[in-house]
Amino acid sequence: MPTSAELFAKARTLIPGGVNSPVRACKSVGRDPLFIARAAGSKLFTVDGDELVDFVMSWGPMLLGHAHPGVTETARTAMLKGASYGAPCPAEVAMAEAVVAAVPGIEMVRMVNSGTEATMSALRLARGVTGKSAVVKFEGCYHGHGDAFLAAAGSGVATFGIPGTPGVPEDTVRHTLTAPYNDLDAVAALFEASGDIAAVIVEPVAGNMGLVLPAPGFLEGLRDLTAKHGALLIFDEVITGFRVAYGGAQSVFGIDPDLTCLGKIIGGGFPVGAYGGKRRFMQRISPEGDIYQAGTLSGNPVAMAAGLATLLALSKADYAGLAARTQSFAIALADILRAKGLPVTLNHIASILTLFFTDQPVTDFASAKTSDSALYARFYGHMRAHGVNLAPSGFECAFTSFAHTDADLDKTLAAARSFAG
Ligand code: KE4
Repeated sequence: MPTSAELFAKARTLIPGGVNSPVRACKSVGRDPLFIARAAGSKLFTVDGDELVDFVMSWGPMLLGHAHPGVTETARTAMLKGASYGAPCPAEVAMAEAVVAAVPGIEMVRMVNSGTEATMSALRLARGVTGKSAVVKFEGCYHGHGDAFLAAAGSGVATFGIPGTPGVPEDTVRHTLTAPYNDLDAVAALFEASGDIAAVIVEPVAGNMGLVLPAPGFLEGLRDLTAKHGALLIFDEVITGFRVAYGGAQSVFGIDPDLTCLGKIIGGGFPVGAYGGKRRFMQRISPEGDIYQAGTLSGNPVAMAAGLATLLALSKADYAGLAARTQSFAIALADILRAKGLPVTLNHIASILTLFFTDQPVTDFASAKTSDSALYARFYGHMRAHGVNLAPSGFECAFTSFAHTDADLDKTLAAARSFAG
């Protein structure tokens, strides 16, 4: 088996940056990526023979843990019936039924193949329904790599510090209006200045500038402003859907969005995204309606089987128990680092956490950027050397799962204790 270094050297001659998604390159933390031979439960096993407790969990999908036996067996069985039919199958109906039953704001849903497709399609629908062109997004939020969303984006765009990206026409960016997260006045001002806003898209809990929680009243305010001005409220729940609760963040905060975007967890590790919402809007989507969206592998029978098995297992899972374990672990981790004299702000909800190396509260992108990125890079490198896989960017989250054991968490705390800063 070639080593990670050998694989990365070859990959870089064949794939841009040697990776199929930028943040995996570990550039912002000054490391080369580890190549993974296999994963199981809470662990990654590298081609170099190392075992790591994983807190990336494929950037969110693996809430049940890697290679969950039930999901794996279901996918295997589905594979034997053929990988893709190009025609409807029962699993698509069952998946739609499960999503509609779980997510309060979704009356009708369309499956796609990624979170990016979900948000792109939801925005097209909002523009088609309202006849307006502009979209409001929040600095530090990331909604995939669709042109409209790359202004002031989070995740990899923030990680690499690029203001946007070449290749996005100015005319496209012109329709993208941005506001600081948690700043309702800024959103109200945008609505006062523009009568052309089709939608506000928001991560109801932001996970792409590190974890940032909605301030009390923020989401309610967005609901009021969009209703008042005839714009659609789009909840991007690609991270939070089935993560912060089985019904997503909207079920926790009691907000009724017009459209909801999903991804990650609903595919159980397979490429799946979805967008859904009020029936009167979704019925505008082709072929029932006149707003076009399509996908060769959308509703793929294998992915639907894996996604359904995932949702079925999660429908019986102890979310409260995992949240409590995650909170205790996160507080202990923050205390260990603070005891070293390091500035630490901890943001946590459910099975998601981010430690910011700053001494101020982190409530938006500007405050998230006060975190000491060089210190985070050192922390990342130290933890990886001690068998713990954290996100290779301070603008991402750490995810626990139902597969993380107390031994995993204790090992992580022990590794943090030996961090010199
Ligand atoms: P994908 O197209 O990567 O499936 O989903 C895009 C997306 C949309 N909305 C939210 C809230 C998201 O977090 C994402 C993707 N998340 C990043 C990590 N935070 C994906 C990691 C990567 O780009 O490799």
